[in-house]
Amino acid sequence: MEKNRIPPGQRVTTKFPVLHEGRTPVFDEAHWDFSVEGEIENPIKLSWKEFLELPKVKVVSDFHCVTSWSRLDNEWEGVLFSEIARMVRPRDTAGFITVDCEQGYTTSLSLDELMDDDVLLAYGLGGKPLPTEHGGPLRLVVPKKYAYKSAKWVRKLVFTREKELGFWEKRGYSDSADPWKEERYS
Ligand SMILES: Nc1nc2c(c(=O)[nH]1)N[C@H]1C(S)=C(S)[C@@H](COP(=O)(O)O)O[C@H]1N2
Ligand SMILES: [Mo]
Repeated sequence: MEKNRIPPGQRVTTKFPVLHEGRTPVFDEAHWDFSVEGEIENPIKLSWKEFLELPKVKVVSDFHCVTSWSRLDNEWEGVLFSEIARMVRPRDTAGFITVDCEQGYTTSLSLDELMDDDVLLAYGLGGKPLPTEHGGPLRLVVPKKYAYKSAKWVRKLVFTREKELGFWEKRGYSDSADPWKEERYS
């Protein structure tokens, strides 16, 4: 095991724990859409089929949950956040993005953080469709942050001027959430 890949206080698991608030939502393709709005020039709303037509990439990355498990070398497939940003054309006033999910879960990040080349909206894992319990059909993956920023069942991105704290971030978890600095609590 390469030690320098494990942030302080974390332990590697080869299992993939399922962790979330509430129930696992059922994917109903006919009623599913993905929208982007707020401080952007070109708001979009895409069907599942349209989302799958966007340019796709594969990104291998590690996943660190704040409860101290880490899972290495996850092979995600999906659309880079930067690709979405290119399509919607953020205004100068856009500093942050609130990620809205099924059942009211939210998180938020700065535009800079999301523009990293390892941040994607993923619909595949390990060469297969992303399992529902792991956020399928579509989840955000932000490897450089604790996994509560990697929101499952994403439906909407809202570009904002000010930061809006997310579900866990309002409940005492760190908003900066850097595993390498052990930023677990605020
Ligand atoms: N919609 C939603 N996304 C979520 C959560 C949640 O409760 N709801 N929990 C987060 C937390 S704390 C973790 S550790 C990861 C777990 O992802 P996994 O179940 O695929 O392992 O999902 C994150 N994304
Ligand atoms: Mo977590």
